[in-house]
Amino acid sequence: MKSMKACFMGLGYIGLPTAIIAAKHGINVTGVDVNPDVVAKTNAGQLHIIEPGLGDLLKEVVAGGSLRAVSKPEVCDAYFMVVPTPFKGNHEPDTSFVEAATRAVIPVLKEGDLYVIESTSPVGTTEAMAEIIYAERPDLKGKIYIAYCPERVLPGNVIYELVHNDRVIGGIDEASTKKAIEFYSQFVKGTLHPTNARTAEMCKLTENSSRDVQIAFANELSLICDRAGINVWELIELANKHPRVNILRPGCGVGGHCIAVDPYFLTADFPKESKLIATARAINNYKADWCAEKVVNAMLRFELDNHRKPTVAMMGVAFKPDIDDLRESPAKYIITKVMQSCNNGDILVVEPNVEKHNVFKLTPYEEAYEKADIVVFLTAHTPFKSLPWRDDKVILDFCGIFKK
Ligand code: SAJ
Repeated sequence: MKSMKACFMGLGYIGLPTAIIAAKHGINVTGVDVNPDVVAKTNAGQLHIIEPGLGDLLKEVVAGGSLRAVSKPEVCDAYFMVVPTPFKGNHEPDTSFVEAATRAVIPVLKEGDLYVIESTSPVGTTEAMAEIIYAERPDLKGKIYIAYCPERVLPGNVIYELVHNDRVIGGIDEASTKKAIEFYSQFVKGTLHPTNARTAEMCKLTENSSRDVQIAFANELSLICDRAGINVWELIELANKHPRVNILRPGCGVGGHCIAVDPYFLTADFPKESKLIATARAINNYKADWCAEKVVNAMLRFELDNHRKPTVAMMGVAFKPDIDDLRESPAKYIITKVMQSCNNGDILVVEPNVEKHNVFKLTPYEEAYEKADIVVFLTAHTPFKSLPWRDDKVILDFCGIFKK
């Protein structure tokens, strides 16, 4: 299989790293993206996403000729759909990018090819795409291999996890599962678990919904503890001393493109059966509004007590600790909401992992901490943990910096 040609449809946060790792393992890779800037940058060996260590690998595979970016798919032996699956206004999954990518490869598909969807998808998507392929190309029925294999990598640790994580691979038939396993075994050291396409699709949704539900439990505890006058961080630490309890961390909400999105793929298709999953989503969304309200109330109280408006430091904009990814960040949502409610008062926005932001003027974290009357910790970035506790400030610690 070493000389095979693989085509990755979508050079984003998952498609590009996977294409690079495949190319690094001797596969001849064509990367396709509809954005001409992404194509140009990739061919120039410039990484357009942020992922530690990946820039050097990209340069290496582009210079070695094993990865090339183009804007339209070319004839290959295997095709991978790695495009976004967002949700529509009513939280219904939007698979139009998967369908568009699929339709784009249909003309170049030939007998013996492998077609795989990696994008997080509602149950039944792989079968639906197979229908679309066969409707356009009845000559290929039973002659190509079609499978679903979800990505599971954690942003920030992608190079390691792409190779070492186990993967779940589900074909529309056994031959497809086997063919897809053969492909991934070229660069995956983790175990490749065979199943069918529907189970593999459901498995991805289950993993991220499970995490969302667990975070919602932690967030719910934080709300209860706030009312009960109990330190939630101490409480969770103590409860986790039980050998069969492992509670996650509360925060200012759940962000990113995965955990806060994928559960809706289940609630949209199985509304009656997914009450817990839907409630978890609602709790995690509510937590961000609750945090914003807490900040606004603290500002009003400060003004009443001190007869002047407070300076407020909003610490962290990224959607999780120690990354510079601000997409779908609850911290960003809270900062915007607070700014709107206080008519853009004296708010210092801090994000140590980003140099410049097009909306927020960023302040270095030590300076903001020093100047602020009210300090709001939104994202648990490591540098914040070395700041000293200050009794002279109002500190709203939503992410457990001080655990006080
Ligand atoms: N969060 C908490 N408390 C916690 C853990 C996380 O509030 O205890 C928050 C984070 O701050 C963040 C959000 O949840 O806002 C999501 O962060 P995350 O680290 O849980 O997950 P992602 O979105 O970076 O990556 C997840 C991973 N899935 C699981 O852990 C089950 C990753 O393996 C998937 O590949 C990825 O989603 C994806 O692409 O689906």
